[in-house]
Amino acid sequence: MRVLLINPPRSPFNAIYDHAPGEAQKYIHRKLIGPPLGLMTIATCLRDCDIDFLEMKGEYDLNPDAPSAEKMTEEAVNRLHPDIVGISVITSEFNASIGILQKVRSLNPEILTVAGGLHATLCPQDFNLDCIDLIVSGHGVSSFQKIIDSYKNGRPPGKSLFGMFRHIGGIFIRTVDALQPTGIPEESFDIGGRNFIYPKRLWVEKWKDTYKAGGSPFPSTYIFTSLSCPYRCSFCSIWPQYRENYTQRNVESVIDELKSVPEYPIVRFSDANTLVDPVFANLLCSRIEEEGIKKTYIMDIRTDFAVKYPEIISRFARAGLKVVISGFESFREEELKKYNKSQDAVLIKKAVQIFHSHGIMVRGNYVIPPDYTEKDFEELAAFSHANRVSFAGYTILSPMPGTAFYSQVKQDIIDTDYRKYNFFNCVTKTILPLEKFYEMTATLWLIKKGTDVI
Ligand code: B12
Repeated sequence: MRVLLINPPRSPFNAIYDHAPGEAQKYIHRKLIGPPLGLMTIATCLRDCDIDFLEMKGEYDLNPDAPSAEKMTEEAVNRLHPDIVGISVITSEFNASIGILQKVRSLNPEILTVAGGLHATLCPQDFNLDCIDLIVSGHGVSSFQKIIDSYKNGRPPGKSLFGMFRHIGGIFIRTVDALQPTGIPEESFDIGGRNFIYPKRLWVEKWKDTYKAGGSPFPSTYIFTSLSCPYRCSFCSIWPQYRENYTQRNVESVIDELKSVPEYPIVRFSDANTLVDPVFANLLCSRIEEEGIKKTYIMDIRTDFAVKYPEIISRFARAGLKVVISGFESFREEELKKYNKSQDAVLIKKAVQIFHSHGIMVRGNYVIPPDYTEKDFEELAAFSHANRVSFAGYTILSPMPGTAFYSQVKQDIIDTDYRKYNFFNCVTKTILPLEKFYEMTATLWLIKKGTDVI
């Protein structure tokens, strides 16, 4: 049994970048880096099968002129002869993922195709397509294990997919033209806790040198300390993805993982927010110190946490915290309320002071609502100037399918091309002419202290 796992390429659409003045372009992400943690986790837990990885983001970072995703797929399928192809899908990579699975289907209709990840979890109905056999919802680990077990001997002649897989909870099976749900997974799989799987990073060794942040010569890796988020920001996909179940990992398991990656001196914690519970935060810091783990850390931290617990920020700074990513979102209290951010804009200044006083670089991210006028842009620019941080991001408030915000503004969506759902393209009506809106958003990227990109 051979399983090929594919990380699809990024969407090439980035209208903010396209409208940016030359000097702003170098700060606007065309690419973000990091290994595909979800696929690595899935790969690590599979038993009795050969696994191959095709990390297309890594391939394009190694060689920007690499062949198209379809060509890469063709080459891999013809060389490896997989029985199953699995792909991890976020919204903006949906189209590319479907293109890849269509190619697989055209090359060999016997290959079982499986889609998983965030978009498959939130919008399974989008996958009711000929090239898809199974959709795995949620964590997927136990469901995927069972899929592999049930497919050990391939597809017996005359047996339907539904007949083969309907006993596996938590998936959707594509029958002739409909998706059949199989219900909730029958057992609880606590991936953040007792069932945590240490992702084997060997799967992505070939692409390791592309996982470098902010011009660092050293590779970085992702480690999560929690899954989901206890906050309920209306625009965010993370808490809906996890059906609101926030899980925090055991500190010792995080420490074990940190110790197991000596080849990665930089660790980017991939949590929605790494520091949420002060008890967990203090314990994690104490254990990092006790174990003498020397790494550079990048974390997402909310401004309210920093203001409430400045001593914890100070401790982490001593333990190696160098970069903090913080969702400022807006400088206006009423906008933050509208987003259900449960964080006050007035805290931005205080939090930035706390981070800077410990030599921590801040990446502050604002979201720009499509109804911003020139006056709104000017006011945001003035605020952002007065509260300058090392790196600032200005992306577009976007209705990601499956979020509360999507339901609120569905009627205003003017562009349904998923490739543009990556916060860098506007998909709802703007008040300003669209070109002007992009130019003004792009120009904001110049307001920051640092000269680097993170
Ligand atoms: C790490 C990360 C990345 C990494 C790596 C992703 C990769 N695959 O290469 C990088 C940096 C490349 C990345 C890029 C982007 N990201 Co990102 N990223 C994350 C982050 C921080 C963590 C994801 C993660 O590792 N989770 C932990 C793993 C274990 O979970 P998982 O991936 O969901 O996988 C589990 C299941 O879903 C399932 N599963 C997953 N795939 C598959 C496949 C199969 C076959 C099966 C069976 C199961 C399965 O099994 C896994 C184990 O349980 C999340 C935010 C968050 N905190 O969750 C955002 C997030 C996923 N990213 C997001 C976005 C939008 C992007 C970008 C498009 C833009 C941006 N501004 O960030 C860019 C991509 C384009 C570009 N220009 O580079 C959004 C997605 C929103 C959406 N609805 O699509 C998120 C949710 C952030 C947010 N707050 O909105 N990202």
